[in-house]
Amino acid sequence: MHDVSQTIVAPAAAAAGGARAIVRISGPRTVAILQEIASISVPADRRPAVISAVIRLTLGRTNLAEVLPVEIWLWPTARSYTRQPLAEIHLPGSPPLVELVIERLLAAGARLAQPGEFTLRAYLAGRLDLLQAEAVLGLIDARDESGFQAALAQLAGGFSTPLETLRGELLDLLADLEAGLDFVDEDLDFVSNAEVQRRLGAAEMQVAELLQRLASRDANQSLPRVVLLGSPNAGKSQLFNALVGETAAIVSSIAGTTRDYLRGPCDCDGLAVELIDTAGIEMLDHVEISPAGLAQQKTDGQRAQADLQLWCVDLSAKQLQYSDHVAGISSIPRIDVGTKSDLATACHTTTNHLRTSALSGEGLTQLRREIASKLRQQPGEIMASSAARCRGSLAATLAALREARRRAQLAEHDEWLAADLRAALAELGQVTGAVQTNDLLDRIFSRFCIGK
Ligand SMILES: Nc1nc2c(ncn2[C@@H]2O[C@H](COP(=O)(O)OP(=O)(O)OP(=O)(O)O)[C@@H](O)[C@H]2O)c(=O)[nH]1
Ligand SMILES: [Mg+2]
Repeated sequence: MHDVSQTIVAPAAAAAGGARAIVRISGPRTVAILQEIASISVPADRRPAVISAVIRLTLGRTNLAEVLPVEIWLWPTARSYTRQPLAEIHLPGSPPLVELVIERLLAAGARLAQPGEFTLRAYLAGRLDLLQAEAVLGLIDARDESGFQAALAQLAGGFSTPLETLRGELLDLLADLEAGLDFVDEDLDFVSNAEVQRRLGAAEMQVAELLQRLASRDANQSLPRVVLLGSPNAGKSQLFNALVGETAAIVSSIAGTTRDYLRGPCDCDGLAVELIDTAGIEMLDHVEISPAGLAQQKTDGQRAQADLQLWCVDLSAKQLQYSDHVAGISSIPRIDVGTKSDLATACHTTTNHLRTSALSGEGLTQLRREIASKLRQQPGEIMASSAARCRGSLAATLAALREARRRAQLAEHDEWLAADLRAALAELGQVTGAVQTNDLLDRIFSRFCIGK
């Protein structure tokens, strides 16, 4: 995936629904490939330009050639997002048309992009640091306004610029110290001890402030919401209590016990989530303003806001219930959970549900693991985990800077001080993406949507 010599293509905007679709192409052969499918010429000054063009498409088996008017936004040189020639073909938002255009580009020598590959190229070209790349991911994933603003600020260098400035200042200080070390016999000081202490103190303050900002950003991010759903009496509340570890929810054999939803913290394989117990889903005869009707509305609300749905099917039930038939409708990730496995009847033994029993504890560990793994496949978690990594590196930077300043106060040898500074810079490098391992890169970039 790190091979940047091929020219890649992918739909960049959701083709369905939108009035306009965008197909993005990037790589050394971008212009040549475009010229094969449309008659375009690159502006003489080789500046980015918007070009009106027509693409010839062959429709169906009739070999009927159709012309499709498009706009091509062309960055013919390395002055682009990916630092390679890049183009966006803007066309009417019709999925079949998008497919036809991509087919033509593939036939002309492009290959389909992997998820995140455009952004990976931008990152590899030094166009983005890791924090900014994550911000792109955050924009794709931003659920609410505040998340969107945070991602946007990050992309605009909200974190990167101060980090870069700080790195520059520390490098300057290190250079001054090392220059002094070279002339140690002449007892020549390039920078006074008071000056060193002042500059280290200033750097400390900046790192502490960044740590603070990272923490407040974290606080904005709520825990992933895992919602228990299913028929009345399916055993949701019992399971809720077992997973949360207290008897917070009322459990009873009377169907329709839970009315209001209940929330509780739950640890799933090291991942903190918010577990939500809801009223069982019923098919009511008429929309009524009754506790039962209102309970259904609340369940609907929780279901829609879930990051992950746990659809509970009572394995002891004699037949499938209404809610078991509607379980597959939502596009939100879900886990099918079989409850009361200790009472399981033959009717359900063939289903693919994760068998659990809140009573015997069967399957609960596996369920926690499954919840964590499903959530970890979602982008928000990557944001959180890399924020945690950044926090760790920033804290280590701060510690190294404090140690350096302590040495300066004690007027210890500059050699030690320089070593601390180098350690601080290495930690800072982890944050800005100057030092990154390949598997980490793959992990982050494979979470992007294709075309980003
Ligand atoms: N044997 C056995 N019984 C269970 C288990 N889980 C729940 N039950 C019983 O099933 C009945 C319903 O459990 P609840 O947890 O209240 O069911 P619910 O899905 O919350 O029901 P509503 O709130 O009405 O939607 C109770 O009598 C529980 O004791 C289990 O794992 N094994
Ligand atoms: Mg209940």
